[in-house]
Amino acid sequence: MSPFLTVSAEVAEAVREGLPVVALESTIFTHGLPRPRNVEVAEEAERIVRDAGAVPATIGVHRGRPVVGLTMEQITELAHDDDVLKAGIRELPLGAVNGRNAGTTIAATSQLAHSAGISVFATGGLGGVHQGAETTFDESADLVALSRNPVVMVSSGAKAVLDVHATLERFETLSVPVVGYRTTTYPGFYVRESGFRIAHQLDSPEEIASVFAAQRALEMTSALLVANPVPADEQLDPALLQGVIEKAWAAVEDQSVEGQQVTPFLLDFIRRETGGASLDANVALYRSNVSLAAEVAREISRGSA
Ligand code: PSU
Ligand code: MN
Repeated sequence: MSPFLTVSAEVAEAVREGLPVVALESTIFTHGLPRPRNVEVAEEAERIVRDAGAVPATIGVHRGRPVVGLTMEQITELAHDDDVLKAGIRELPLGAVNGRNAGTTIAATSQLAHSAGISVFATGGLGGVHQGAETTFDESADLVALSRNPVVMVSSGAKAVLDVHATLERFETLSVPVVGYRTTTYPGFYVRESGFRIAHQLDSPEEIASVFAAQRALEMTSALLVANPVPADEQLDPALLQGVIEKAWAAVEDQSVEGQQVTPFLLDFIRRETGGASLDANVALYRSNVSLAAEVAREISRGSA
């Protein structure tokens, strides 16, 4: 075992045996969701994966060391740590000297998942191009990471606060395939529709597994982005959302929020403005993504058996 990366015995064995494994990120519970809901959601995500007959691999940095397959105890420690860091890929090596806990972003999680041999990853919403990026240059490191780590990435689209059109253009530039799950409208994270169309629709875990197998055979390095809209009865009121997002960006400007703080600030602002409704939608879409990811992992495992 490397002193710089721990893979839990359960995950290592499942990967070796070709069993279905689903990677889960930790920034969603260290920075994306408030306490105590954060631990509950992290625990529930693991349970959904297990109930579907797959092995969960929650990924994060525990006391300086990247871990693939955090224990529930480690997850709880990260979720309650007031000084927890947010680790993208470039922060991962710093744990070797700072010994701190950190939630790993989609970028860092996809990289660690791929290193550990995991090919399916579920999250809520992707990072992407921020509003005003033409002057701030603020684009999530998720974009480039998703062009380099071949995993099936199930999400409900890019986070609603982003410039979704620019984000989709970047995915094209980076040759990252984007498919809708039973839809040709790119989802809008908290809501079913972002208003942007995507060219390709897949309708089953089998089809997703086939496209991913083709991608691997063609030696493509990118992820396969599966865009799964939030369940209809659990979406946030679309009429409400636009105004709230505008207010949220105005607050970023007013309070000079910068860098890694921007995304958590926006999500928390929207949660408060919607009286918690955005949080319910976020949890609902995450559950649905975890569940689809587990089905895809089983399909990939069946195909490789
Ligand atoms: N999706 C959620 N909640 C989150 C995030 C995604 O539902 O908190 C996190 C992911 O970890 C993603 C990160 O990688 O936000 C993007 O942050 P930034 O825009 O600073 O790259
Ligand atoms: Mn950023």
